Amino acid sequence: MPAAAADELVVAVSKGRILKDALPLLAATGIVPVEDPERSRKLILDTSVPGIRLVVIRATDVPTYVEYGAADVGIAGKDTLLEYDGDGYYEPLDLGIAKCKLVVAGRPEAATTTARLRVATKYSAVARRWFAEKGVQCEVIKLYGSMELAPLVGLADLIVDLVDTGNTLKANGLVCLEHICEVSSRLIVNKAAQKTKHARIARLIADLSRAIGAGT
Ligand code: PRT
Ligand code: MG
Repeated sequence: MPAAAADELVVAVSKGRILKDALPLLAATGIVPVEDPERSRKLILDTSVPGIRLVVIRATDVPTYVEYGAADVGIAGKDTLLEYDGDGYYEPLDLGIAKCKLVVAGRPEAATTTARLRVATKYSAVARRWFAEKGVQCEVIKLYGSMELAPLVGLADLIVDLVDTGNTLKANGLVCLEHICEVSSRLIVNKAAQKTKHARIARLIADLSRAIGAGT
């Protein structure tokens, strides 16, 4: 994708649940995609605002698009940002959407401090940092989904995963053992765009802040 033109704003949004929560917030600022992003096969969507376009991509790709300037701004979960290896963006606004928690979970009797723990997770960097800070040695096993299965089949002692209602853990006989952090989606901004498109981005941040304040 060519870098966004100077008078345009490209907004990258994770598909799935973040998109579902982000669309009403964007709509409250007057930005509405002209086609339904859940249904359209188009990867770049025009919106009701001339010059503002949406790209709907995988959650883990949002910080990459924004860091490299393929998108000027993005909406991504704090979990994804904590795991992302890079800091080539600003994070000016907590949008307060798609809230959940990052936790260490396992069987109720699982220990969290013994040596040589095996931890299965999609969040390997977060898990390594968490256990290193506690001084606990562990082996991190990278998974791409269904982390809850790992302790049930003996792949790992613990998992690091997102929890919302806790129903998924409960249904699998697992419990939350340690709370790592609260998660919500954040607006992130490309560092160069913050300067070259200052007015447009400042307006978007102000509009989104108002929409959040209004409880949209
Ligand atoms: O498909 P792809 O791999 O690209 O991404 P994805 O499937 O992870 O995307 P999606 O649509 O699930 O959105 C992920 C983002 O939504 C995360 O990065 C978070 O920022 C945010 N989010 C908020 C959540 C949840 N809440 C959540 N509950 N992401 C995942 N979950 C999972 C959780 O891991 C558990 O397995 O939902 C399951 C149900 O949770 P309970 O506790 O309500 O049962
Ligand atoms: Mg998915």
